[in-house]
Amino acid sequence: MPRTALRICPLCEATCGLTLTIEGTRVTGARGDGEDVFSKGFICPKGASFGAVDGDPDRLRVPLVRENGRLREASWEEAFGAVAGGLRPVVERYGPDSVGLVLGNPNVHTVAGALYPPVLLAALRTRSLFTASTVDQMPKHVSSGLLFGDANAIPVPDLDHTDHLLLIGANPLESNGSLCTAPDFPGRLKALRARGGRLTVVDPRRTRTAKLADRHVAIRPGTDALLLAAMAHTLFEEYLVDLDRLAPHVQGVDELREEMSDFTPEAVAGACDVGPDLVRALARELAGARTAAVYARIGSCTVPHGTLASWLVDVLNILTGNLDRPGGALFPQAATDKTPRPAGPGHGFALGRWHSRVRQLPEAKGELPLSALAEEIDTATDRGEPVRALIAVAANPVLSAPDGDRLDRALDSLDFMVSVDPYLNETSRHAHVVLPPPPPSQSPHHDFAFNTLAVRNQVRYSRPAVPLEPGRMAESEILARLILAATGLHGADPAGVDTMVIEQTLGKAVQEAHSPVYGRDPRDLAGRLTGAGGPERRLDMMLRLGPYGDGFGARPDGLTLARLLAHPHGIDLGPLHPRLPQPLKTRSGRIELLPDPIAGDLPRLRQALHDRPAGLVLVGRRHLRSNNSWMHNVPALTGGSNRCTLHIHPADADRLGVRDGADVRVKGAGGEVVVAAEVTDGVRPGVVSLPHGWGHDRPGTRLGHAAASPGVNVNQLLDGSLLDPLSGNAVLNGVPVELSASL
Ligand SMILES: Nc1nc2c(c(=O)[nH]1)N[C@H]1C(S)=C(S)[C@@H](COP(=O)(O)OP(=O)(O)OC[C@H]3O[C@@H](n4cnc5c(=O)[nH]c(N)nc54)[C@H](O)[C@@H]3O)O[C@H]1N2
Ligand SMILES: Nc1nc2c(c(=O)[nH]1)N[C@H]1C(S)=C(S)[C@@H](COP(=O)(O)OP(=O)(O)OC[C@H]3O[C@@H](n4cnc5c(=O)[nH]c(N)nc54)[C@H](O)[C@@H]3O)O[C@H]1N2
Ligand code: SF4
Ligand SMILES: [Mo]
Repeated sequence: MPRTALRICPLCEATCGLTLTIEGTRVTGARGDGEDVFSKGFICPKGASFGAVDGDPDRLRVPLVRENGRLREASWEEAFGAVAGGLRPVVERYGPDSVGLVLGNPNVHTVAGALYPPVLLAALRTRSLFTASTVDQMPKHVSSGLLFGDANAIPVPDLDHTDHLLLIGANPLESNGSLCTAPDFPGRLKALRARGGRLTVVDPRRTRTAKLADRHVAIRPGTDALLLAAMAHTLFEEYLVDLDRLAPHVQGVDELREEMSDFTPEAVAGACDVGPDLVRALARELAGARTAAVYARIGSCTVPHGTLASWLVDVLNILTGNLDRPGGALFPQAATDKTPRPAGPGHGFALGRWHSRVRQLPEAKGELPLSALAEEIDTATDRGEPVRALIAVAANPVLSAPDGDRLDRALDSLDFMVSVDPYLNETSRHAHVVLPPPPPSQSPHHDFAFNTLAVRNQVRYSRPAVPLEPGRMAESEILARLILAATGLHGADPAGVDTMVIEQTLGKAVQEAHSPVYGRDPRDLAGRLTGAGGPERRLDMMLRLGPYGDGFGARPDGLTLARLLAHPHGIDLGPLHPRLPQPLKTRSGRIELLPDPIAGDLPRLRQALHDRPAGLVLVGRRHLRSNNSWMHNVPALTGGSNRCTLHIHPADADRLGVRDGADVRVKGAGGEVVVAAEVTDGVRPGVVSLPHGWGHDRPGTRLGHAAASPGVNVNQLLDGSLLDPLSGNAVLNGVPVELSASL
């Protein structure tokens, strides 16, 4: 008899609640959970294919270990023995930084990925940390770090209440939203329009989101920081700046006005290809709306001025008084956030505390640019040891980072590599050991990261919908054992990792005067934790210490894991509400509107006023039925319009003799690819678009379906040299390319 089970969807940031149909141990269906407190029944085609994603026959079931150059199936014991034997000698001989850690995007979609990589990093004591953040949102972290003193304090547009949304470089109708967790983002945008609100979309492509908008501004790629600076200029020039209740919490307004003086609408018009009247209109509409929010994503981050653009987004929210007010952009408060400390000055945010070995690139948020991974492995310098061993957890940088061919060779040269990954793919094929996590149906789920970015405060938890298959190991246990193997404790009880974290966390909490457990006995508190295992006990601890928690009895009606388990569709914690000044952790205790590193980067933006690309520039795109590099192996999610083609405007196609459907050769600084053209006026003239995550034609992978229509790796066009200097984020959009008809 089929049964049903609830499961939060892990396939994108929208975190929809699903009702799975399960026959035996197989997921045979998925529909939206109408009673989910947040998603209320919404589901997209990816969620509906949960069963196919979960049951993909190419998923690895048992560990692989390399022997005589070939990967063969092995027991878990053998696999962890090989990890310990491979990593320890490298650490002991060359020191901690010779072990690199690469963390990919799916870590923010798993319980294990939230709870164990920080412990692994601390235990390894390596500075060689590379994550998907530096091909994604690192500019936003840096801008938040500088403005608010906390890299994770990211304001989220109040989608359900705003009167005006200026949406930049994002396409939530395909991506379902990012750094703004909102199940049914499309429905929420339609509701915004239906209640008389205004939607403006800035995107070089006429996307599905742009088609929904009142106004679509087809900006030239890479120039959003200029447009936003000119909008800030206009607000000052026309006396439209109104900080309202933010005023006591903000410093640097006069200095900012001064810095914006060169960025007149006339000065930016040529570079942005947006007329001065339109720039002024955008600023006036923003200031004139009862409430408004500026929201920007990938297209604003993965560009040469990513940090400045991210900063200007919040500058505009601040100058119009829309930060931290309902209908504007607010700071969510998640159930597993740390106990809020009293408002007041903090430690601030530092950049460049150390540098990469080869190019001397500054760290940001403790990370080095993913674009520098290949050189940190393959280039010797007299400034220390190269990376000789690598731990990759849920990461496929051969496809997601610049110059995959070079990285491919670099990975091949490592002394040792271990991948925690369900697939044998372009990256994990280089590993000496592959440790496969179970599929999502056999894993628990809680959105540690996305609840801190959600448009409504709420909390939900799913236990595994299907018991672990015999021979499977939970990803939390895989990562706990990996921590032990990497630190010379191979063979110790993995539960000890959770016990240690719990002891440390509670030990600290009882010493904090603002904590609900101040002065209590940490051992007594640990004894009160409930849960079926280490990860659940840690979740219970975080919930109980958190802003809505029971404080281990201090607030008897507060949250605990037990209470959450009694609410399988989740618990609603209310709309976002103003929180300032509490979230501020700057040294001044205020919002620092013009931080030094930003002021230091503005001359580079001034230079860009004069830039005009000589030829075509490349941008990316996402398809609703895709997810980065790892969902092309599911037949139900491929085909139709989800294809790796080069979108090109008819005028450019005509000029270059490119025919619809014919192959074109695309050349960039890092290499070239040959791909079919799709002539469409969905991209603006001067711009071509290729999706990322394709290029499944390398040998030694096990991706049967994806390999049949592999597509090309757009990131081969990049050589990794183009970065946003403050964040180290890769420039993936607005990249110069040359085109020729392929013969
Ligand atoms: N040109 C271009 N490049 C881009 C982008 C772009 O827009 N344009 N986007 C960038 C962005 S935003 C991102 S986030 C990165 C993503 O870059 P990555 O994180 O490197 O790539 P993903 O394809 O998300 O998945 C990484 C790996 O996770 C594995 N995986 C899936 N589920 C699980 C799981 O439950 N556990 C574990 N351990 N592994 C799992 C997959 O098999 C895959 O190998 O790509 C970036 N690259
Ligand atoms: N279906 C699907 N959903 C996903 C993913 C996926 O791969 N597929 N990936 C997930 C991940 S990891 C992330 S980070 C999010 C990303 O979420 P989004 O940021 O919404 O992602 P995109 O759909 O790539 O939208 C970026 C838009 O920026 C535009 N753009 C490019 N360059 C510029 C520019 O210089 N200026 C401006 N203004 N616009 C520009 C592009 O044309 C594109 O339409 O999506 C997540 N959701
Ligand atoms: S929108 Fe995202 S979270 Fe919701 S069903 Fe689709 S893939 Fe899953
Ligand atoms: Mo991402």
